[in-house]
Amino acid sequence: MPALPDPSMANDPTQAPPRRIAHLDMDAFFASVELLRYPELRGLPVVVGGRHRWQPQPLAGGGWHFARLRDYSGRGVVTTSTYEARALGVHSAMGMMKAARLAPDAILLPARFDAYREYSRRFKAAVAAIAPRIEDRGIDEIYIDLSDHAQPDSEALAADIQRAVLEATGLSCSIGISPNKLLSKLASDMRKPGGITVLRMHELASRVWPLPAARINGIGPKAAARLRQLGIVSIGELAAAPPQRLQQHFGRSYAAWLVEASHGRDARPLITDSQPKSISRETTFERDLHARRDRAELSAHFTELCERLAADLRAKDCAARTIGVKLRFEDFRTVTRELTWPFPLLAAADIRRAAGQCLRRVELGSRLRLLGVRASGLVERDDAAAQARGGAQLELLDPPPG
Ligand code: DCP
Ligand code: MG
Repeated sequence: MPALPDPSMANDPTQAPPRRIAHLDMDAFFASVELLRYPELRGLPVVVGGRHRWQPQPLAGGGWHFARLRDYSGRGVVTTSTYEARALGVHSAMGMMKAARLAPDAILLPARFDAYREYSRRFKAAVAAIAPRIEDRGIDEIYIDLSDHAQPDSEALAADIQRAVLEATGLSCSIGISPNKLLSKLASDMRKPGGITVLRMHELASRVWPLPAARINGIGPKAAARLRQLGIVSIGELAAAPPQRLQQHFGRSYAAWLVEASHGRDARPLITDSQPKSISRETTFERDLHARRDRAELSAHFTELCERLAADLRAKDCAARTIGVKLRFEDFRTVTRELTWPFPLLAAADIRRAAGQCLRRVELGSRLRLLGVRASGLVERDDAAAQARGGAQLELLDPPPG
């Protein structure tokens, strides 16, 4: 095993003042919401997934008849499960038939997304009442900037937030606190469920470096496999790897990010609802796709990304003047291109055309492992409405100089 580097190097004295960032993740979220509705299932293995036909049936004498996993047939996957089911080996994204072999007696419940959205809204509002600077990361997780909070004791503050979430929803969550988003995301996962983990920079070597590199948000299964081939499994081994060697295998920008991440450095600001700077959507393909041979498949992914991005913009009441694309090739080389238009864009079709113009400026020689679309130069939709008609004329215009 390579020698581990000196963790004191992780503190860069030229950096901005230290921040205090929390990551909050709800515990077994969908499954826990189901237990609020069916408290008699508490303590049992429960799996959420499958279609409406598995809905519990009311019994004549009161109570419910629940489907068991062994009754299941079909090709669905597990959405999530209670910790009791996970103890039997069940996990998210596992085929339901496989889960049924591991836990035939587990209770099966179909997902009720409306309920989860409602609880999501409630827990976020409860946190916002204590600490309003929040980045929404999806249905069950948020980042919270606690840098300016009056309570200096991070453990006590996290406990207050957990209590507020519990009172508002009846649900438990886990919280990680550290100087940045990357470390806090790792920390929130360290003591699930109901955990509070405060990570300090000087604990990097003792608490972060022993973890698998794959735990870092941004190191996917393929990058992890590639690292493994180089004999790099833990975050500490990644931190000790010669940067040159990483560059050879992952390209310059991804290698540089790997080095930063392994040293627990992450300067990304929180993107709060009040002032989003950009919105992006990206997808890593199941297998690397070729620009010509897999054209139809790529094109379908591309359209879907643009549609999702348009929906994100709509949800935030924004339009975007700048649309860009991001491509990562099979050799991990990453390329971005963006173009700024004279008017803000809203519609998925316009975003698709604008992103297509960016794509045309990239040499598509080798296979792609990732494709992303990004909207920036955001303006409020009211401002945009007056100019929206411009968007319809996009195809008639020459692309702006890039
Ligand atoms: N989810 C999903 N598809 C996945 C993963 C998750 O639909 N592939 C849903 C179900 C989860 C919710 O998103 O309940 C949150 O995802 P998490 O990864 O945070 O999983 P849980 O909250 O269920 O469990 P944990 O306690 O590990 O956070
Ligand atoms: Mg969760």
